[in-house]
Amino acid sequence: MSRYSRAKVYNVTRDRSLLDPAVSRNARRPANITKCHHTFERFPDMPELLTTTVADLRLILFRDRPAPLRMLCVVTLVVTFLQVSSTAGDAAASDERPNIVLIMADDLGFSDLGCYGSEIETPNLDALAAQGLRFSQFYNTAKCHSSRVSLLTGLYCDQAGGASLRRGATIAEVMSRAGYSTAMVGKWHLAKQPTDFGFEKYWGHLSGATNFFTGDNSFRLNGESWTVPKTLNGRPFYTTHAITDFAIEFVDQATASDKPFLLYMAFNAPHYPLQAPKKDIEKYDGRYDAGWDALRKSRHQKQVDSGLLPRKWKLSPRPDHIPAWKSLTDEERAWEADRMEVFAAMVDVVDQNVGRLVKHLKDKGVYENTLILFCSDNGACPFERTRGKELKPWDPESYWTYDASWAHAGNTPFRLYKQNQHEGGISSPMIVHWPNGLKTKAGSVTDQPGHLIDFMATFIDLAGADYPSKVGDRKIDPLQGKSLLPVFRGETREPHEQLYFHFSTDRALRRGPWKLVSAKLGKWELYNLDEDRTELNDISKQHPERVATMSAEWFRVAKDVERLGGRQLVPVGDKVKKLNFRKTPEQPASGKNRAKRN
Ligand SMILES: [Ca+2]
Repeated sequence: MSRYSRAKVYNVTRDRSLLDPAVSRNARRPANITKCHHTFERFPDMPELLTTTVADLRLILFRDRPAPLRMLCVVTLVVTFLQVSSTAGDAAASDERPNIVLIMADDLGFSDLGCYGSEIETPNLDALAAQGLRFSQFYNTAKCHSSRVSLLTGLYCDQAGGASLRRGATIAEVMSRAGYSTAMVGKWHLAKQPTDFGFEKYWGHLSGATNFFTGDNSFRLNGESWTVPKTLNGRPFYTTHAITDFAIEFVDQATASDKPFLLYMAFNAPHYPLQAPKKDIEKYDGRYDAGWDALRKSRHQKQVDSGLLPRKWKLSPRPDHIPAWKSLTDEERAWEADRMEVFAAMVDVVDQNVGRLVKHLKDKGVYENTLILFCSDNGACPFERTRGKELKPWDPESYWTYDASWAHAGNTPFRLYKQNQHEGGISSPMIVHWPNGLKTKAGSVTDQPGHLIDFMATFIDLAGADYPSKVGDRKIDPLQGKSLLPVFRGETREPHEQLYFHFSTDRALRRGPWKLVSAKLGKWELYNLDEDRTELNDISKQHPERVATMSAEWFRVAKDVERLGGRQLVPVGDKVKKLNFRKTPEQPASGKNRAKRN
């Protein structure tokens, strides 16, 4: 019997309600029935416990009883035995397993947190990093829905069946079977809803993006439609605040039971539309007047000075599709600075809400044994989709985005963006905080690569859970990810043999320091990330055999593991594609303010 199973049995026997009703209803509860509970507590091992209990109950119930009552007692014993043993199998316990709070931000670039180089004020996340561990090479999948699939299932997106999850088990399904309570708040963006995939509690929106002030019609509370109110808990509705309000409510419900809990908190911020409360935006007034060229330099300097990244990785230059800040007119600069102020405010508000949750975990006395993880689903977003730039960003009718210019700064020091499999698209900040379990030096940085697919394996490791081959009628694919626990213990883990990346016509494969990557079916580029993580020196011409081998391996995984076909498997071209992500925003306002799915 494992340590965790013993813990479960021990706890079950402390719950007198499991025994008392049956015994008292059927056999007029003897005055000294509590003796059996004390016996249970002395014998946390199941076989011993049951043997001793049966003996005790015989002593208590059979002494000087008439025959019919003795028969009743036998029935009572059998019922009690079945109740205890069945409850022991699936009830979970106030054991030593940690609670898990997995937080994912949306479209947050690698450099957008203070502890990753930013000037945006994120004191709560910085404090978690200062007491915890940061990853400098943690990967997502460069896009919203595919990252959610990998985070939930431990599989690559199409391997899991994409948004349908038809070949993947979720962390909620696996952890609830292992005795965790499970809850989710925030953006779902996949098929059906979280309560169909193992989450016992859910509040949030099923859509990929929503109006932060007025929401949309995809909001759900525990499986039921939920109408977005004008105010929530005494203040104007704002999605980032509301996500935390419900997270706190779910933590209260979870800590009322003896089970450890898994809480998945999926902020929609700072995904567009760029909308934030006025006072939070005003805090950043004038902060971006120096422009994106200066911002990238200062962020990179901070990354190097703080020891997050080595100096040998050079800051990627501004690409042709982004104008120099100094080439803009005063009017253009004012508009650009304004929209970055809103983005910064949205990140600031996420941080404030992480602080609220942390305080609540402390108030509940569960902070020390809660593993908190914070990451982002993809790199900063280059899509210009602004409608109505004359409206203020605290007006619910506004719909601003920023474009490739600020996104390039968000992904400092890397190249390219959300959707691309270059480092700018797939590199995520990743903060780990867990006072009771983390053995690394406070504030340290690991350069061991990790990936969203590793969460499932990590949680299985923490919970002593089993990875299923079937969930309902879904046949589950073998797990891709690897546990991060050795890294949390300060060890060097056996690395992934390779990491595979794919979104649409963007592709990559990483093996050790070697990375093969193609954007929009442009030719394969090859980089040695140990020397050149910012992907400035394409060495594919010097290593044709490595390109051929890694390319063949990418297609093998795409075909056999991901089950891609048709257009998804067309060969790459022979030239790097000329990319242009910058467009002029549409004006004036369309009048409609529908949040687009993305
Ligand atoms: Ca996203």
